[in-house]
Amino acid sequence: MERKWWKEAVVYQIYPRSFYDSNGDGIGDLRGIIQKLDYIKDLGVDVIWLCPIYKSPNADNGYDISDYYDIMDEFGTMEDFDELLSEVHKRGMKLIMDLVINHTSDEHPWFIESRSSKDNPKRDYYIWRPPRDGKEPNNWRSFFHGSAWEWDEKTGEYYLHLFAKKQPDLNWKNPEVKKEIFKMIKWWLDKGIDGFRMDVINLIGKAEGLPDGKNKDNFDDYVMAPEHWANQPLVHEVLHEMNRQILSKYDIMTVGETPFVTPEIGALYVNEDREELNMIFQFEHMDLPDFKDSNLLKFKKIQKKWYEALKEKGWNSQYLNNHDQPRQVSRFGDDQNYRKESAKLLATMLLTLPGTPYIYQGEEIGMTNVKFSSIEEYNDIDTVNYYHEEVAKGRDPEEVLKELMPKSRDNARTPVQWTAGKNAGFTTGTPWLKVNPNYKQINVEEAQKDPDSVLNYYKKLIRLRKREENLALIYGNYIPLFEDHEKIYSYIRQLDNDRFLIILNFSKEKLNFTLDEIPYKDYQLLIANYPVQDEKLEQIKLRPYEARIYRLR
Ligand code: TEU
Ligand code: CA
Repeated sequence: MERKWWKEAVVYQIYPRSFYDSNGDGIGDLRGIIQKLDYIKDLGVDVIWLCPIYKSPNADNGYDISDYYDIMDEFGTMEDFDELLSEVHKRGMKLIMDLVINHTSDEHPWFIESRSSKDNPKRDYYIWRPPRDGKEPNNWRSFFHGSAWEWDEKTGEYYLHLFAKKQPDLNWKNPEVKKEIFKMIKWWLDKGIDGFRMDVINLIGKAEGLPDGKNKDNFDDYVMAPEHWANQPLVHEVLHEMNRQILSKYDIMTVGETPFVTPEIGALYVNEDREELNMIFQFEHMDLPDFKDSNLLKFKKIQKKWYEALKEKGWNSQYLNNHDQPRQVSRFGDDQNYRKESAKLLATMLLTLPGTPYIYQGEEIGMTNVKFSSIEEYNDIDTVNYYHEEVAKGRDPEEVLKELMPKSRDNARTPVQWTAGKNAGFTTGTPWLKVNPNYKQINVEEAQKDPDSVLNYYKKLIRLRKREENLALIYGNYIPLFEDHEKIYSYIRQLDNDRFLIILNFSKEKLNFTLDEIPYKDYQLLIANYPVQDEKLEQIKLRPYEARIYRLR
């Protein structure tokens, strides 16, 4: 595969609201990020992905944009942004922005015009339909629960919103919409940013006639209908055009967020010959609640399928959590007795599987899920809507709270734990979302002092991955071993004569590892998450959540 900086990069995702507050209003901001750039650089990161910072009424924390050309008041000004970008570049890093173009805020001037009358020139910027039998135009359910249609009294029609009702979907069939959005994309690239993470980009096309969804699963009246709103031909048309007209003219990277893709569909987005995107985030492993037993087997199968489907055609990406998902150490590791060990194990895997790795803020110190004691402490619209919907059905509120606790998106959104001081050093004011009470033990300051910390392990691992002699960890083939083992995940990355062996014990048990499938003359232990006295590869007694990387000769 052709060498590219974005294939060799390690990406660090920032959720600005929760990263670092520079002015004591309890909300993270751009100047806060500037103050922490040396920390990010020191981690060894190459690229920062910034979640949305555009002007927004914050119905969905910035994923509802009311002005694409301005910065959210709470985050700062365009001057702050320009300074951030230049400070990132000064440190030899790159910055990519979130691009949210499936929908806008209902407070975007386009939508305000669109809803003002049926013959407004912007009416067709969004998707409006008259009622069907006095009800919604179809049975689509929104991601944030309830119907995907909102009734508009004034003009007597419904508008479509796949997410919150304050996030109306743009009508990508309208050439004017495309023209406006393309103009905006170019404007940001001309500013010098280094690429985009494209929010639910594979949902921008909707099936002709907006037919009813077929899924008759656990939902009552409305159903998720990805067969009609995901991966439609229009998505590929738009992306190809965007790529040819704009993206290909800049030295940038693109990663599409694409729920509901199979490896076959995924390959269509990233196949280099098709000129659409560099990478996508697929969601198959996000259906797994943990990596226990058969779920680890499922995860291995997902990795293998994606590797095979993209091999030699396009590039992959790797992530285990983000701002929409629980913390990876709580979900896939053990955040109680083996928090450090399992956080390091997950890092070892993330940074050695085929594809560009994405680290989510706080992951590098092993931050965990949070347990809030009442729904009032939650902020996430998905969590809050779900709670009220279930309670309205007559379910026991306590039970609903218990169910959403391990899943809530707020698990990932509690403020970054910088110190053991007040509010974990995130703010001098009152944080917009409560700090996880475990900040006294888990925080950056503590991790920097402890040579054995998760943070220091990430640093070592990233540096290891970056060494030219270890290029096989990036471009090497992926050769899975022990494919049916329910507790050990092991694979080789091989490029020409360079081979790396990765061994991961995904259990609390002590396990024996013997390698007889693969011939080798010699070997060298490169990194491990436990002290290793006996480096011998012939017969390893793996400790709980033990992880090792060997170079084989
Ligand atoms: O997420 C879209 C998505 O498919 C999911 O992760 C979804 O948010 C989740 O299943 C619902 O809980 C993107 C953004 O990452 C997310 O933060 C936004 O809320 C959403 O799009 C709408 O812009
Ligand atoms: Ca602030």
